[in-house]
Amino acid sequence: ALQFFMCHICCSRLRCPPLRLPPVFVLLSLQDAFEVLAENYEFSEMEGPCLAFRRAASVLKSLPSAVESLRAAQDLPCLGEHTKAVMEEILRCGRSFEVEKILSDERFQTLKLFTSVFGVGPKTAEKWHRRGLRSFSEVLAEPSIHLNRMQQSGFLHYGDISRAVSKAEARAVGNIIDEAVRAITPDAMLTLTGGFRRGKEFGHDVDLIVTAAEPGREQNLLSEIIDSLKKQGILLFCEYQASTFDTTKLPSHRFEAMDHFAKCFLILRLEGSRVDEGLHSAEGDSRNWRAVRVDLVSPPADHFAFTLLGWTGSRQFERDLRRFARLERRMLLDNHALFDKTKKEFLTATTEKDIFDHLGLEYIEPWQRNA
Ligand code: DCP
Ligand code: MG
Repeated sequence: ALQFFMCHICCSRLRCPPLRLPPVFVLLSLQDAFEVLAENYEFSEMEGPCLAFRRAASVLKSLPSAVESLRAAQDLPCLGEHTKAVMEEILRCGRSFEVEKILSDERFQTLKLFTSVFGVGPKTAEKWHRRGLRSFSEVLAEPSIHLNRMQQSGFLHYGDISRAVSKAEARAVGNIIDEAVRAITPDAMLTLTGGFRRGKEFGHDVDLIVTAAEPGREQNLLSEIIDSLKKQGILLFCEYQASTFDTTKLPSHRFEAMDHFAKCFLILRLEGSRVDEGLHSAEGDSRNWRAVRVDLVSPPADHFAFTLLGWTGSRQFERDLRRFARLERRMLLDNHALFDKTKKEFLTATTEKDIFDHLGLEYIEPWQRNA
């Protein structure tokens, strides 16, 4: 079996670099090996092989039990030559030299470290690495580096926001936003989405959709919620993006990672979540709050079902569903709408089930979308 470093505090796949904890050895699965390969290709901006390894990891995730023999691996769908070769090597020798080489590669380790900061993507990480920077302290001490507001907050709250958010914490965040929304208008509705809607116990953030029944009312909702959170003194960071949604620009033929609805990326102070600072904290004890990453999106009510389907994920599920719509049904699906290219018309939906019906698919429950 494969053996790699794993942080035993935060459960991240690789040792937790800023804490510099003594690494513990654990067994890593085929799936983890594929994730490492996918991430490495992502860092090199090679989308094709990156998606191939992501898909392969998803295929393994969907199986009722782990693949332990070459025979069991033979009939698996969606695996390319490279993926099969890695899988074979692991199943035969118990290790993959390619994966081990990546894991011990200094560039991979540094990009992994830098991209773990909120607001730092592969391009910025690569830029910092090319300038010879290898650690957070080197980045923070480099006078020529200008951190944007998001990155500054990312570093400031690094410890908290790199810790997993529990379901109970997600619920608590949902209640806070729900209360704020209710005080603004009884007409609005809040829906928990993302990984927690798929039944996950932990996530990296809390994803929520807020919408209003009255058309157009959703436009100011987010600003009003942000004001309310500010007044409560719990808004640690906010980046608001106004809506650029334009029905005349639909359908979008090129793939876009993000939709055009109004949204905000927040860091909230969640009271009552105990954090042990460890022996070296300034206070030397624990505090009774933690910072949590929260994403809010606010689509018009008649686009709610598409947004709900899109934000529920998983990313792989969304990718495959869109691909299915395009190739099997000649339809374009995104977070805004569903367009039938044969009939040259938009298909309306008030529920996710309506969308599955249009696609000629049986309804797939959120917990079955964890591909
Ligand atoms: N999403 C997407 N494409 C993106 C970003 C997001 O399709 N580029 C969708 C799918 C995700 C959902 O939005 O599942 C929420 O995004 P997250 O990054 O929060 O993903 P999860 O909630 O699934 O994961 P986690 O539990 O780590 O928060
Ligand atoms: Mg999420």
